[in-house]
Amino acid sequence: MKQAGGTQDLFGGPPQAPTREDLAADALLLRSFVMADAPLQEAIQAVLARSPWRQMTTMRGYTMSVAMSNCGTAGWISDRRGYRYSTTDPLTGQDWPALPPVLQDLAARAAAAAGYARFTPDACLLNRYLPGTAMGLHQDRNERDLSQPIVSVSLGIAATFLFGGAQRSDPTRRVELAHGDVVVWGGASRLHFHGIAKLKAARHPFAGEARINLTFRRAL
Ligand code: MD6
Ligand code: FE
Repeated sequence: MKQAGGTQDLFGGPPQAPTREDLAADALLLRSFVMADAPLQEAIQAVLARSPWRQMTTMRGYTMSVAMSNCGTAGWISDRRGYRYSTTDPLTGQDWPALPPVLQDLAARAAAAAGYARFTPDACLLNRYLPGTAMGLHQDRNERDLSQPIVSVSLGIAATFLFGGAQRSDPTRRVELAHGDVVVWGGASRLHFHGIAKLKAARHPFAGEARINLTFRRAL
């Protein structure tokens, strides 16, 4: 990821200082919020060892281009019966892996930075985007308590986040999300339509040619 005016491209460090930016009402972008990659890589690999990446099916029978997994008490799933949370992984028949403490801590610190003092997620959805994959405009509305925020962590190669309004037909804003950026989203824009534009090919040390997004929610 190019860092305008920074020394990172020339010398390979130091990391960018974190910054905050309002994306929309009650949607806060914390750029460069992630501090250390290795503990996150290890936690993600441990989750995937038990609940591997898989491409889910939509109600209409289409295969989603984004591969997914989950950790925590509840996992987000999609199949011919629709979208919902499930406490078991349909692929393995087992519980989802527990939420690793390092991920729990990252989510809680980001939520606190956005003013949510006691965010205790019970679900973490992992999304893997490869070049050419995208996520269509959607609303996140399967969670029981819509007063709870969503904490969304972007890792690996960059993507363009599409951020719309309350109606699908509302205009969308495009926001570049880079490795280490975190969005904390709740309140007034909690049900706004959003998606990810088709990923461009790139490489990043975190996950090679992929973008990994973690979204933490209070689902149940
Ligand atoms: C993604 N994110 O960034 C997809 N949803 O890969 C989402 O769909 C999302 O980032 C709700 C809140 C924050 C998000
Ligand atoms: Fe979403």
